[in-house]
Amino acid sequence: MTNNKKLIEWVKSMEQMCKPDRVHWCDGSQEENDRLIKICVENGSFKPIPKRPNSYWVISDPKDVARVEDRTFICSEKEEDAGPTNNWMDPKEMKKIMSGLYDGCMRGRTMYVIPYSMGPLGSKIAQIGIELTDSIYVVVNMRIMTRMGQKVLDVLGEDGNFVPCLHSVGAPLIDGKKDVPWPCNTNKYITHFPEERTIWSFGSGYGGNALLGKKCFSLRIASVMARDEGWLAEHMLILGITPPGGQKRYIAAAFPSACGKTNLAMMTPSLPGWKVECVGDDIAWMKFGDDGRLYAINPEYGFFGVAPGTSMETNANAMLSMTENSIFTNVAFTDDSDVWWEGMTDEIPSHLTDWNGNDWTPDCGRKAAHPNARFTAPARQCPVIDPAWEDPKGVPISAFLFGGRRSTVVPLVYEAYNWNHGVYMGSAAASETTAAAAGAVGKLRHDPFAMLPFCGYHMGDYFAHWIQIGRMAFPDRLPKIFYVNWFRKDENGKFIWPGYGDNIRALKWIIERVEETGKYKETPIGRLPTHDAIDTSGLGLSPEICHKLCEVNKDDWLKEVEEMRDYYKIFGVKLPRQLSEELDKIEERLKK
Ligand code: SAT
Ligand code: MN
Repeated sequence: MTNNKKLIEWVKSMEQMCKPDRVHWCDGSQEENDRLIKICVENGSFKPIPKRPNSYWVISDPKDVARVEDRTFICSEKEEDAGPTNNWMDPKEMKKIMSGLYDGCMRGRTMYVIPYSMGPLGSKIAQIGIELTDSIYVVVNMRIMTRMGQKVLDVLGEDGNFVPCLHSVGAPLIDGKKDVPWPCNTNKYITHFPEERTIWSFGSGYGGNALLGKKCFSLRIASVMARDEGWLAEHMLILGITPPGGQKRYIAAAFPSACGKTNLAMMTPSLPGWKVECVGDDIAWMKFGDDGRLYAINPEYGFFGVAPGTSMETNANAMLSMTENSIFTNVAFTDDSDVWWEGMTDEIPSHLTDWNGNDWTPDCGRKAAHPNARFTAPARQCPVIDPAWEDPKGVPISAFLFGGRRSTVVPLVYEAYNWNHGVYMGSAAASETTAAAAGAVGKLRHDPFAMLPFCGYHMGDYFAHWIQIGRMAFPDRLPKIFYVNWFRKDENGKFIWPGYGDNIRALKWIIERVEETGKYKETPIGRLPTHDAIDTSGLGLSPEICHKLCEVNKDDWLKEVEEMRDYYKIFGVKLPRQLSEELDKIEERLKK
């Protein structure tokens, strides 16, 4: 129930366009959730997982399995405001095309109205969105991923503001057409209107294409709001680290999709006495507090994590988060009624139903789970969820980390000399690609700030915004900035760093640097740990490997500099001069 005029009118006009048979306003109650799930179980699109109370197995259309970046558009008034890293179309033209597609697209279906809050209800950093969708899968996932329902309408009030988000799978039920388990359309559009702060999505039911509070709102639209209002909306996990007997610090870290953010966010540290607690695993919204420090909230309410590779060894806390009230998409189903995916157990089941619903045996030559298969689980179920994760004030950030998958060149960890150098490091982030987005796997792509597919405006202006943030506070109040790489390999393609819980060893040095005690050497690319500064006790790493992890190869790095200079060209005059100056300084130091 709401008396927000703008909302009522918007819903009415979208209803006139999409022509659903019914409109249902979601109250977010358990009873409503149970009723919706019952519909999906009865029509066969959800299968209960008896071993996990209130949890369901869902498989998608095999052609609707990941974000579709080539169908994602930033429809700013001016093309130059979308920049070289986004697809652009004129907003009027896009609205015309999509209005045609939306016309009658919900016939035979129900339009669900999902009021949701990104961030703790009523937090000054939080924002409200309203998603309209014809997918029950979206409703029940949004109930895990966001704070959703009547309580949001109560906070919105009569004249509160919200981001309108329209979503349709684009599969009307007309002329007696029978529904399918995963309706979608081959014609997909994920579109954003930054000036209007509106999202229109059509044709896909999967992840970030359809759960519009996540990448579409929390990153693409929120990054525009943050630019205009002097804050940060980032593709970052947030975690708290407490050293033995020491002071707790919070850090935020940006890595591209499927580079282990969820694993890092809730890791089990291998060093005795160290504690890691999770505030969020994907997105951070940050504003300056009265003390001049940056405070971060996790706008989300759940995890939408990659399942394959997740196990009690690699991420026990994720495994323990999904024991109930969870949804599993595109994983495999076992003969004894549980879910399974590659890497979950050492022992491989002798028979499964795979993510296409087909019989699967270990020798069949196919993966049982799709590489981008996901679990949706409530964040509160995480055993190491931070006590402050719902604090409306947010948590104060002491360090930013950037990184990606780099099998060569980039050392385990290094520190920026100052804020602008750190912004340079964020802009230089690059990674070998994964399955989180449709496209080739394993190629190096630049992914500045891990925001490449998520920045809602010109990336050059985004860099300038980061430089500007550095001017908004005293330097000693700003987080220190680091670059990390857990993915270094040897000549035989074997990882040389153990990763996972052992990443605490790099985090330990980072905390020591925050406290100005960590030992470092100055190198052309930044401050690197001295040979004895990383605690590698008990790892049994050879001295050569330790050396390799913390080396700066001048020839390799001169090539990186050349490559960066080349990459920077795409930003044209929008590239802040501070960043080309940082690049010059690195080159000078390398040539010294
Ligand atoms: O599909 S999502 O965008 O939600 C997941 C990801 O790519 O990180
Ligand atoms: Mn992500």
